[in-house]
Amino acid sequence: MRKIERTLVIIKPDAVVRGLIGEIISRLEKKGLRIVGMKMIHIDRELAEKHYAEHKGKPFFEPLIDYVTKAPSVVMVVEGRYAISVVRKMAGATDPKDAEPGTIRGDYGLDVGDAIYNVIHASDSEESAKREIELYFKDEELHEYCKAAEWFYHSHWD
Ligand code: DGI
Repeated sequence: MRKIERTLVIIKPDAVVRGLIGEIISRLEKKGLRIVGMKMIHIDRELAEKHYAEHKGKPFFEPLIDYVTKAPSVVMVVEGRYAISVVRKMAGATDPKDAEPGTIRGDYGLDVGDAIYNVIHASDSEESAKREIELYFKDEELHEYCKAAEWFYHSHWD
């Protein structure tokens, strides 16, 4: 079955300052996912509060907002077959101490300070993916293209 989905991925400030941008992008590309939008932005407080609105009022809300606004992030829209659940699995558990080795958080995260510094964000459902993509990207910032190997699979699957 080919269910092509788009998901929002953020390489969070801890990963940017640690020089992990390339590692993370590389993992997504090697999996066969397609990056259809990408930019580096310094997320401001207003945007961070919109993104994490569901957590407003929780004890970790302020540290979380401080964390994601502390340095630039790389924000991406990633597309592929079942991209939402696939990227969630690749990201691993929310707290990097619980994330399995082989996942991004499991391999690259551990430290917690005021917040849980967990390297990456990935949308958790179709509804959040739609909302989050609209929050960070305009339609014209998203692209359509074929990856070079697609002829190989699609001649058999379509
Ligand atoms: O989708 P996730 O990033 O895995 O997790 P989420 O959407 O439930 O929460 C968003 C972020 O908020 C998460 O990456 C880290 C932070 N967070 C969530 N639950 C807790 C938390 N931070 C602390 N300190 N304690 C929590 O229980």
